[in-house]
Amino acid sequence: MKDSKDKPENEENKSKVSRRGFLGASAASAATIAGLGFSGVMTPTEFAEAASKARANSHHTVGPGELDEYYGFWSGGHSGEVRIIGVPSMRELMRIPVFNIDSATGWGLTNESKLIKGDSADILCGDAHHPHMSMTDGHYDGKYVFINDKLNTRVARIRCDVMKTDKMLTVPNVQAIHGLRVQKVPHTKYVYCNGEFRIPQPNDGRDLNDPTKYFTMFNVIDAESMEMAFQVIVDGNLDNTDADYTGRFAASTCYNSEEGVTLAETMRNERDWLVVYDIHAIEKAVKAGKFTTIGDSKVPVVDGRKKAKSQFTRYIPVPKSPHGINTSPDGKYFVANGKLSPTVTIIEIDKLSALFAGKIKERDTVVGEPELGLGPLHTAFDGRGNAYTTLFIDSQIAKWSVEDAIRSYKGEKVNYIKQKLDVHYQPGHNHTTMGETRDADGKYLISLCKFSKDRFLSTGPLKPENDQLIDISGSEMKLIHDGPTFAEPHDCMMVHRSKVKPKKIWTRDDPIFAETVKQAKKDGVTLEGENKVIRKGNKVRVYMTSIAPNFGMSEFNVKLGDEVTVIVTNLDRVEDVTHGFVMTQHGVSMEVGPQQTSSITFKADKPGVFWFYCHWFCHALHMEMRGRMLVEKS
Ligand code: CUK
Ligand code: CUA
Repeated sequence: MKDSKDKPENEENKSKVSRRGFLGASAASAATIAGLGFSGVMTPTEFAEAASKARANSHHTVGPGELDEYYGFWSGGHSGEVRIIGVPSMRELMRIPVFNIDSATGWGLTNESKLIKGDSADILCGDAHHPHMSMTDGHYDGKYVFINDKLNTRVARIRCDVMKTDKMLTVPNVQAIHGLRVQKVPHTKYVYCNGEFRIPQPNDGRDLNDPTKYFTMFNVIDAESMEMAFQVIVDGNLDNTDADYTGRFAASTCYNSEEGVTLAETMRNERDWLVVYDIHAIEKAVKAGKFTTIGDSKVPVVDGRKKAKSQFTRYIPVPKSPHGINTSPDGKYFVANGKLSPTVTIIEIDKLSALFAGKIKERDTVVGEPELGLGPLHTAFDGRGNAYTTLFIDSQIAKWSVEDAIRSYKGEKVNYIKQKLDVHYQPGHNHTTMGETRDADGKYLISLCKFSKDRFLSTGPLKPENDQLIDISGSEMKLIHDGPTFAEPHDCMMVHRSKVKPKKIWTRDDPIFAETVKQAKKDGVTLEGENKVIRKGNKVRVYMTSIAPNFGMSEFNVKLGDEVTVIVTNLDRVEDVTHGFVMTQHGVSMEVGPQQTSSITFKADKPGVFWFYCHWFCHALHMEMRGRMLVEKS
């Protein structure tokens, strides 16, 4: 927003309203706006923005019709989706189906979504944990959100201009992709993700119980093509991951340094590791052809195990089964969270080159190990030198000073803990606004609590999780909102709204339905106007348009046993006029947004009359937007 003082006098026009005019209507906000340094005249848009900002700052409430300051991208856990939450209102704005199937939009049912899901098109569930946005030079760039599916070892990409999943990849040779982050600098060329479970390699039934054949890998995906770039064999099981702000290093928390196969064996050691990867060294080796492959897969694999003594990895011992790993927004530190130890370990990133050069030992990179409380899982930062760590067992967030923790480690007597706040209950991830980028602004913190217990009306044996919003802008953390959510946000990120620029309607050349458009061309059909049935053997393609409140076709005939594909192109250009196409008794449902083409294929396996209709309320005559499919007994 521009201060109106900066604008030349002659820009004054009728649409400008004096700030004084609004004072009566909203004195409190206007007073705060005055405090923010606005003066003179503003356009109504400027005023509305300022008012919503002021209200967000002063009361954390976002009134009806006002916009949130942040887009929150929430993982849906084993619901398999991503949710967009407005922050600070905590209103759910949208759900983006990813690894699940979706009745409203037809995700998982339409041909376009099946093509995107590719080799996993027939898998209908997933376990989404870590949504992270692409970056340029350590700032969110608003292009993509990446998310993992632990359950089926997949990674998906969401395009933020349309807020739809546009790519999906099953990561080969590993099992259970868990931790996921992006390369922050110079830009998100790579998506980093951890294979968590160790499996026999090759996993073809040969060596079910031979521990020497088990390993897992760190996986690097090309963010633009969404194809595998390379994989790194590691010791232990990989949990979470994060990247640095130079582009050279990434790191994963790693448990099971025992290399056990059974669960009990994996928890014996007092220390596990933070594995650090030298991405540049690995890239160089891959470029030089110094890699192997596994089975039929062509993905370059390098060996980063300890026994390989490579330049690809270093294993920094940290206390017991570390879980979260978080990079401080000043780029100085990795913080590994102890989980089974009450401590977190601070590693100075500047020391890593010396470690890789063999000039210092692994533990020499550790500059702090503050004791915070029981069950530290994840840490977030406010950009003012404070860190916030979730304590799962204590049901608290510990706020602590990073520099004080480092001084204490050197032997100074200093209390690095600033505050502990009760949360309700058992927090997993937490996140600050913009906190995983250079732009950490220290306004809000989210605590994703795994249990809600008594916080809400009982919903029976299954209770919601509780996402709590905490104001961290002052010197103390203040709990300001309880937000029930369904299973199960593991992680989230909060992006200032200025970073995200969604489209209002689809463009006709969108790659998401490009294949469908190509097929129409082959069929000689102009999607933007023609309504036509094309038959090839028992394959029937029904092309129709939609424009509120009509389909371009009120009926079509097929024969019993035909494979029917219905292709609908929505000719409406009006923002928010979404149509749908559903066919009774056939499990057929899909969204058709303005200017979008969607298609779905099903079998006409019953003779008779079947009504199709638009299920997206679009017009006063929405109920009349329907037609008949006549299935003839051949
Ligand atoms: S994990 Cu769930 S609380 Cu999958 Cu990032 Cu830590
Ligand atoms: Cu079109 Cu409802």
